[in-house]
Amino acid sequence: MSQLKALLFDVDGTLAETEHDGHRVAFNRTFAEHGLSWHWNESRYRELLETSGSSERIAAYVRSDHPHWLNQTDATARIKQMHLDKNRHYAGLVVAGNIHLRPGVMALLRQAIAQNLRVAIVTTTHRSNVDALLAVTLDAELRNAFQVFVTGEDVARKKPDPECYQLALHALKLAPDETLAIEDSPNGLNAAHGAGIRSVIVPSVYFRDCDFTAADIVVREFTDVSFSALCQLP
Ligand code: XBP
Ligand code: MG
Repeated sequence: MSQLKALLFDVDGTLAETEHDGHRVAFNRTFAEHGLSWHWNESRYRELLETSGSSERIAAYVRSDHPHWLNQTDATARIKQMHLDKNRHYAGLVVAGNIHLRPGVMALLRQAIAQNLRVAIVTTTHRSNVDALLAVTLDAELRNAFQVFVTGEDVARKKPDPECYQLALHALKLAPDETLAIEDSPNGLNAAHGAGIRSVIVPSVYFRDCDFTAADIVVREFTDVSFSALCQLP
């Protein structure tokens, strides 16, 4: 196995509990703003998280729960607008201080940088959501340490498709076994493994009951694993 050269960080659920503390709340604010009676409670949102990407998630929900709503001619445009509005509400929640890094994320980043590991962001959320979160939770030095950002706009197919990880490997000019993905979800695990990349899973709240036996290591929080243990994964 080659020497580890880069850590590839997912964002939603991994750096922070963004789905729980941010996106779900923002979706519900958006639905109310659009005059819709739709409301995603925790258990419904858990099911809907199987679809990555907000426009795709809203469309999947409407197909299942309100199929007639799709008959209107501007249904696609309305979903697109809801996605933009959801991201505006999400950014508001971030700026208001509702979303915090998960314990141990900052320490792991600092150790990686001190050991000359490269760090990248590999997410299927939009770049604006990543920028909003990093601006509030990291100082400029740590933000600038990320050499590569692959976000939802960069891919044709979102997680669990491996495309985002393949793009990151290409941008970093690294082989899969020189990198380690850090993820929180089954879709993230499958995306990383589809690209041949090993994975550390730190399940986020919605995915604590999932089967992650295919992962290389699973820990409850970042504080439960040492940096040297991550570097020495077989
Ligand atoms: C992230 C997502 C995203 C977020 C919202 O998945 O599925 O859809 O819920 O992002 P992962 P957008 O953590 O596996 O990358 O609103 O930008 O779509
Ligand atoms: Mg995630």
